[in-house]
Amino acid sequence: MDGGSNAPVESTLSCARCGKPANLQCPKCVELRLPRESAAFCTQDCFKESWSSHKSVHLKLKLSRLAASTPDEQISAALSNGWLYCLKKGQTRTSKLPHFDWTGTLRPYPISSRRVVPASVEKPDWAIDGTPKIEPTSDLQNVVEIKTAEQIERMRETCRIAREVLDAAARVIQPGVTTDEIDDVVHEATIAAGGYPSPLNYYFFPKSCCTSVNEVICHGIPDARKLEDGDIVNVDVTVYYKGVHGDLNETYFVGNVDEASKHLVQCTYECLAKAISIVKPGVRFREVGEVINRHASMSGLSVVKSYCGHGIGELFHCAPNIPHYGRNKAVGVMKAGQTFTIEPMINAGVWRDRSWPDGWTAVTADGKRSAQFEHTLLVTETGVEVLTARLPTSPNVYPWLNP
Ligand code: 1AY
Ligand code: CO
Ligand code: CO
Repeated sequence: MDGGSNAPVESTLSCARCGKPANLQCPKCVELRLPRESAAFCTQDCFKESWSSHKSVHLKLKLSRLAASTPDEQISAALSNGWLYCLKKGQTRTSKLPHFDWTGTLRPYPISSRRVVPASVEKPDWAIDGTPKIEPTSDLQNVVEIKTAEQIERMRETCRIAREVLDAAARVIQPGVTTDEIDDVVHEATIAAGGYPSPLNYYFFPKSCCTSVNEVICHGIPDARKLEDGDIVNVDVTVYYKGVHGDLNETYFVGNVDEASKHLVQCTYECLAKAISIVKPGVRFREVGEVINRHASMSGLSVVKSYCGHGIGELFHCAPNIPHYGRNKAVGVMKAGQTFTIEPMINAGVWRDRSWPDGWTAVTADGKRSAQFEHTLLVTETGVEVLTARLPTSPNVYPWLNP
């Protein structure tokens, strides 16, 4: 040993799994600049065996750094990977498209600047800083709440507002309208009713609803792209009002669409209707996916697996998790007083999804079209109440609903 030099002496660490001398570091820990001492491993095997428990270190660190940083830093952290959206005033999604193996013909367009919600509107805890605080740590991620009569009455009111907001959006859909203009209608109708558009700033989502065109499965960001004759577009609305959320979506035709798209959209509507028809106390949550999978596969279509129905109420997303695909492992049975969504996403081609570099937009892996419908439901003593049901005033856009 060269005791005379000033070179730093690296202390010998012990393996986080077995305690033997260790000098391997987790690459993710290095990327996150965690100190060497926080976790080292003796062999690749010990690293691999530890991965399922070790990886939570990364998530916790990211969350604590998010909580500690300023809003601007939080935005850039959320939008890392060099892919800049125009969340900051004046910035646009234009400058340069990131490299991506686009699965279909749709591309991202610029996003308008952030919309404002009046101070008088009651807001969920992510409205200011983009980070839900109550939701991810709540017991209601694990147990399915039975709502009180008073909670149910608030859910009815909020879900009715959400339905009216979605109907207002549906009425403006035609070729030439941008998805940003649809978002504007959703935003203004929501705040006019005294509500907050739940998606706005939820995990930094930049707009007030999701708009998903053609091969987009869900979580499309409203932008400057004009709808074209022959497109299909899903509008997903969630309203927060009197302390509870109401969530629904529908897929609309833009001008004249081809027969295959009509078939896809009608079959998806039927998948949701069939799933709702089995809802009553005692039914297993896993049955929902069986019913949907049966109808979709019979029609030559596939069911998305990455996104599920969810519990809803004072939280936007909570237990139960309700897969829409067959042979799923959802736990539990339905009980009167539970509220949740069913929101099947059905694809013309393969079931597999991929995400755009924006971190939100989920597209089909083969670029073929996808459709979705969603309702917020209440399990009653005898069956189900569709809290977001169509109203006599809802626009008449589905030929199969006409006698
Ligand atoms: C969703 C999210 C944002 C959404 N919809 Cl604008 C917008 C619209 N949609 C569905 C169908 N979120 C969901 C679900 Cl089930 N669940 C919330 C979930 C998530 C967020 C974004 C995309 C997919 C799923 N949040 C999971 C993150 C939890 C991370 C976490 C944080 C702290 C502690 C533990 C875990
Ligand atoms: Co969603
Ligand atoms: Co939902």
